Amino acid sequence: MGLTIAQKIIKEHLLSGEMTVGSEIGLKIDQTLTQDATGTMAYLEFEAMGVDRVRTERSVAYIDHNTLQSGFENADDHRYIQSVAKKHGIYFSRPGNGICHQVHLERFGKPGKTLIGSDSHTPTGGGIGMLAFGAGGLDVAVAMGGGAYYITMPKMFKVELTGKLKPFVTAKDVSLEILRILSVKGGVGAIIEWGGEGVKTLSVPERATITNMGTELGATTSIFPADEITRAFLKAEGREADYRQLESDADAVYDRIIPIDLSALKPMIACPHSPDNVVAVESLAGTRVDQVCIGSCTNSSLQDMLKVAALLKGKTISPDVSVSVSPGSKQVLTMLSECGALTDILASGARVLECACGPCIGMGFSPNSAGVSLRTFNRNFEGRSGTADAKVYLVSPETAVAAALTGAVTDPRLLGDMPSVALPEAFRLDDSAVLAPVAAEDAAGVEILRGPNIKPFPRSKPMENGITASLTLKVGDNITTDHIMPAGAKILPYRSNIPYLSQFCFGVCDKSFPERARTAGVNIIVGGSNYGQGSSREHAALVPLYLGVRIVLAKSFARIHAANLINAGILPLTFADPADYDRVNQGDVLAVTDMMQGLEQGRMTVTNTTAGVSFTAVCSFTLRQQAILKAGGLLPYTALGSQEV
Ligand code: MIC
Ligand code: SF4
Repeated sequence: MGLTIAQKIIKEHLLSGEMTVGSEIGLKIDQTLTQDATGTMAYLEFEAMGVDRVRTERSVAYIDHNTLQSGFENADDHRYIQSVAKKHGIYFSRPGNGICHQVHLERFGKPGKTLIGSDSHTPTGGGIGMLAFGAGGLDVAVAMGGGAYYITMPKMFKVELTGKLKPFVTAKDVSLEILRILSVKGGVGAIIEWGGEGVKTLSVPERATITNMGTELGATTSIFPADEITRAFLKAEGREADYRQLESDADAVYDRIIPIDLSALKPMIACPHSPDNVVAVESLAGTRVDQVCIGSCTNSSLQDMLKVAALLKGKTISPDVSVSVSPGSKQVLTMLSECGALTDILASGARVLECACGPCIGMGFSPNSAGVSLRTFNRNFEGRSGTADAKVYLVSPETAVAAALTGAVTDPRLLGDMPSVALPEAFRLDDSAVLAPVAAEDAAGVEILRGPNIKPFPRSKPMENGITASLTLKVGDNITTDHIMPAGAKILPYRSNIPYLSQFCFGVCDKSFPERARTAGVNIIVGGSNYGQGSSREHAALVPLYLGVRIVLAKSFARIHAANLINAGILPLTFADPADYDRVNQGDVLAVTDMMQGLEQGRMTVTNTTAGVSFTAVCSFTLRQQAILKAGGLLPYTALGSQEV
């Protein structure tokens, strides 16, 4: 039987397990990346592991999220990360050099290699045929130390592309269309491979937009073949030698095939507050818009920015709309400036922001009260923009420009002719903002610079055999990590200060939760399906741990968050019968007994002592996961020598 592209890369990197769907596999990781919002914690964990130098082929620390320095905190954390990187063999991408996924694609990604990153959009690398996963910081720390990365062997989905995109219809619309078809849960447990004749019509940046947003499907990752288009991109980046052809075998077997005819697509828009709440742009035409934001790791490539500049050229934005443009990298911004496109953007009245995540993570540029914001980003979760009652819509750069010019949601096909935009044969290469680490023999002399904002992170205790605790919070389906541990300019600077962060935990759902959890001591959270979707931030596990949460009982979990809970030593239990969700209420006292035996048997009995009912919860974990939970998390498990790092 033939293999898919992902199966080929997995086979080449398999350290443990069988490649049968649903079983745990351990993968050798070639490259890692971190960003600063998750990186501080990841490097504290890396230091706690006591490994001197990274054992990967390439590890890069990016500063792109926490770039607003309204106090000493972010600047201190950047300095800390820079010093750790220098000492331990990690390349350091300075603030201003760009968004991690964009820069990694340009300068470091290689077809056929494995990459994990402490950011959920790491699958962007699938655009050049990398097998790239988002992961919690601790998993990245272990991989930097040479340890395996464990995932459940996924199913294989194939999106079979035919046709060619019409003018003003873009890769972003392809992403929104697949979200409309599959929903934010539709990719769970699967790798999505993009194939078919239509692939040849898509450039690498377009492919990267699509693999980037595969994260919103809940997919384990997404990947494109590496072909002559990939080779041309790498050549233009001065890295043709990194090219390797990759395609699936003709007789590769897929669990599901989803056909999409590119020529039949229209401009699409995701409505508040979920990326799968997708309709055609034309159906919302005329909706007034207050703000337009162009950029983020989804749509900030040179190709995107050149199109934006060409559409804005000679025009002025609507007086009622505030517009931001954030190019994805220094390379993109420099080239925009050199060809004059930057002048066209500035002349239109748009505000050009630095090359960073910026508004996407609420790091500035929050909309006005109840404002309508059209963004070329990948997430529109409630409150994420920093304005609690804002209504955020997700669109392509073309649709964003149409709204910026008219002041209302407008089908971009009404803008006239689409100017043709070609990718350059050679990008402008300047890696001066990437600092190399010192040689191993000089590492001892490098001092780690720690600011006062760095506080010890919480550690769980070894698992006990029974827990009786109150249910301090019951939430519904599709709870995101932005609900559990919100981000934004005011909170993000405290990513290395869990005690401070804890006061904001679940703030979007219930501001009284932190106090209630603290008072309860040991406590339990109940969630619906797809609990913990979205970001890879392990803070969504570490903060609840700090607040005494020992069990999260849900209908189902998102992949990265479930791993983060286990790594933190919190037990993720699943209702055997989802109807039992209705048999527990906030404030009830739940008792779980015989947990050690239950862990081995894969089932535990939960008794709701308040209501006087019992039901079964599932905990089908591998032996490795059981051992991690028993030890009280991945760090103590690693210290026990169970995992070689
Ligand atoms: C996001 O887009 O939500 C983030 C911010 O990039 C996160 C990482 C984080 O929370 O720091 C992600 O996607 O993993
Ligand atoms: Fe940054 Fe937004 Fe991309 Fe997350 S989704 S990495 S915040 S640009």
